[in-house]
Amino acid sequence: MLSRRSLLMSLPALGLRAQPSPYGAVPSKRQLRWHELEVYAFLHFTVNTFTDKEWGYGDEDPSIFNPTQFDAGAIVAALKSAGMRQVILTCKHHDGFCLWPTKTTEHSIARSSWRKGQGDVVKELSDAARAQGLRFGVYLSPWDRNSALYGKPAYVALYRAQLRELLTQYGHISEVWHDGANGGDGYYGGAREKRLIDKQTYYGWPETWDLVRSLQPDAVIFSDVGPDLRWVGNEKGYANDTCWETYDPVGLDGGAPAPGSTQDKLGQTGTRNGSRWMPPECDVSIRPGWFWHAAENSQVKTPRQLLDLYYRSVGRGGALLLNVPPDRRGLLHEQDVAALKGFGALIADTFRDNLAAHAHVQDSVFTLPRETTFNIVRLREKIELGQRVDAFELDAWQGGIWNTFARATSVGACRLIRTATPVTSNRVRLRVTQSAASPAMSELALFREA
Ligand code: FUL
Repeated sequence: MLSRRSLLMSLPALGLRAQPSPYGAVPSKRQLRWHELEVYAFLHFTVNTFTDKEWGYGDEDPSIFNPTQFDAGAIVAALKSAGMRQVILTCKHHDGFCLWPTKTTEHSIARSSWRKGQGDVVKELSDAARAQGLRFGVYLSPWDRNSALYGKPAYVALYRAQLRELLTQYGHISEVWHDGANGGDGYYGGAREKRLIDKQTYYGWPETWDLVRSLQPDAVIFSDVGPDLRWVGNEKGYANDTCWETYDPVGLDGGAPAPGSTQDKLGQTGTRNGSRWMPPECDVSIRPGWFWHAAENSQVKTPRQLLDLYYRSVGRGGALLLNVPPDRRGLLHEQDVAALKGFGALIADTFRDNLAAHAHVQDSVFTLPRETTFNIVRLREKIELGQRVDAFELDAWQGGIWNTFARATSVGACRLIRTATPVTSNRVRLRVTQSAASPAMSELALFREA
């Protein structure tokens, strides 16, 4: 979606004379690959699609899962039209219904009416994603309102067995998503009661993450506390204007953090000079709910609203995880498909031509071949060397003087500045006004929004 041609800009041109040593926490290889994805999809699909609920209780009859025209290829093609590079499927949501024929429970697609119990949504979607060049990730809800074992140690073994199936039977998995919503009332094999777990200790997260690493070493792991990606602390799809790639989560009570027990707001900002590189993933649904509801067909976000979220997520150093829920046919609704396509076109048209591509660059001053009008500036740090810049300003040469047209803080993997009104100039200058180490920028690009 975004051309990386401009990354070739020489570092000395941006004021960097020798390769400096890394500063602070730096991204791992798998995180660097993840940073390139920028926009990808969530698919929320389960029995809830057929019961019109957001959280199934766990007592749903598996036979109600029966999409009439399920077409994984069509779903992936629609996501691809939005420029998405990965798709994450809710293989099991809180209701416990498994979208693949698991050996770990009978509460699965094998007991559904769909394809007489012979179907496998995980297989069809992972195959379709790969066939169209998208990566595939799995969401497996830790909270399981169907399982009689939930709350006991045996459930943790079952959760890991489910993870093992997903991570060994469906090829390359690029992301594993552990939800923070945990514990409460549910069916639990007929007990119909409230079960609370100790968020710190119950799941034994470090052991589960080790399992993921051993089975899919390239996969990034998401949770409220990482280890690779952090929750941004809201479900509205945006990071804070100042947003650091590093993060040290803090527990709700100010003590040790755990999935489901962190101070959400801190995820929005991250931690300057935090001990770990843990960039924010900004999740949001294209509709009010995470699952498809007929009543929400008229409330699909517009391409311009999605573009706005792009600036506030990708443009603040994170990624946009946009949920697009399949409907009862097993297709994306026409309204959603149109919004995806429109969003993809806006991004492609806006970022196709870097207006600074042919600039003459000297000491952070970009001399453009001619007077140019732009309203977007994209900056990137060379993040392999850590997050170094604390604040910067951008100036345009106008009427014989330098006019400052933007002031901002964090950069990281990507910072998008959208000016209130278009700027016209033939010279643009970047001034880093505060940095923890010598700045190491890898890009300054100019665009005009479509
Ligand atoms: C939350 C869940 O409770 C929602 O149903 C949804 O899956 C969202 C992405 O995460 O914690």
